[in-house]
Amino acid sequence: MIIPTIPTPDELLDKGFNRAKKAANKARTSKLPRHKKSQIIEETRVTTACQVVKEKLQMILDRVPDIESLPEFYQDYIDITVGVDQMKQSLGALNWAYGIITQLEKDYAKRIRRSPSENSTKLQKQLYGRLASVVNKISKDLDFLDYGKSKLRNMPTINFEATTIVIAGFPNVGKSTLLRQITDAEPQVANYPFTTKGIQIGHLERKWKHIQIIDTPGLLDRPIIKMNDIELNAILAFEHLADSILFICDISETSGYLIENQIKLFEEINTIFKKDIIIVFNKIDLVSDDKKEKLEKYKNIFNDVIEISAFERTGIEKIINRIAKVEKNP
Ligand SMILES: Nc1nc2c(ncn2[C@@H]2O[C@H](COP(=O)(O)OP(=O)(O)O)[C@@H](O)[C@H]2O)c(=O)[nH]1
Ligand SMILES: [Mg+2]
Repeated sequence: MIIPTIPTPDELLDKGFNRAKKAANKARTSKLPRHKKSQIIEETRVTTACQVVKEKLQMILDRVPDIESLPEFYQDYIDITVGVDQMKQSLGALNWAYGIITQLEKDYAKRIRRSPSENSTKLQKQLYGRLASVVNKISKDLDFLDYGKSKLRNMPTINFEATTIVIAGFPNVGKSTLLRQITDAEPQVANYPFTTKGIQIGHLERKWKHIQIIDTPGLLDRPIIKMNDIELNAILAFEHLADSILFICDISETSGYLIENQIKLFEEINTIFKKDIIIVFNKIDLVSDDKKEKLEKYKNIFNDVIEISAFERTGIEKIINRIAKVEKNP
């Protein structure tokens, strides 16, 4: 999401007052009826200062997309990253300020026009004070939007037309290696809360079908039971997005995780994600013959296991064919 540059209250006011000063100077040098001169100058100052502040507020409001109109995944993303309610509240405050300033601008322009010349400057000063107070009232909101801007940069670019596969499995089981083997270009790396190095998104085309594959290191690679509510929400955003989960089990146990524990993680993920799950046994190149028997036992737990070596590129085509069969959720 692109949030424009957010000014501080002082920056906003400085800009308004500076432009108002220039406009007033210009008015001063132009031919004006003498008895109206100071009213016209101060009215110019008042309307210019208000206009400039309003323009900037409007620009921010226009450029921040309407959160409710965003796809669910982005709404979830904004919520776990900065909080949707706070975001809406801050935007609401800017809107409020815009309305009040419009009111003040009209009110003071009228008062200056209708009051004797000697009151013009006093009224203009009063307006400046009130304008400053309104802008300072939204100081926290501008702060928050600026924080949001920094937190929401490098959001994942999701293709919502594509069939989406989310990879899960303990660290070092071969998730990144597999992602690279089955997708075309370098994966996109994007920020995602609770992930150590962000998420990775790779793409592939199969029979005119666009498929995106997402790796979530730091999220779907550890026991879910131990997670707190926000972490769970971070996972649920993928529940909305995933059409299927690709669960990778390192059958060689060289990653340091026992197969039994990997199966436990699988079961947790299977409970949380009510989705199609593709089970992959990776690193078969590291399984010696005497251990093959043990492997058979585990294979029988599942209906359909794809055995691969991501490293040696064996079984990759089987995975791609299976992925191509995944139906997109309506
Ligand atoms: N021998 C072998 N090594 C693999 C295989 N797949 C991954 N690896 C290695 O396992 C390590 C961890 O792989 P990585 O893809 O980074 O795991 P991730 O943490 O799940 O993303 C790396 O050194 C890989 O080269 C495989 O099928 N066979
Ligand atoms: Mg990895």
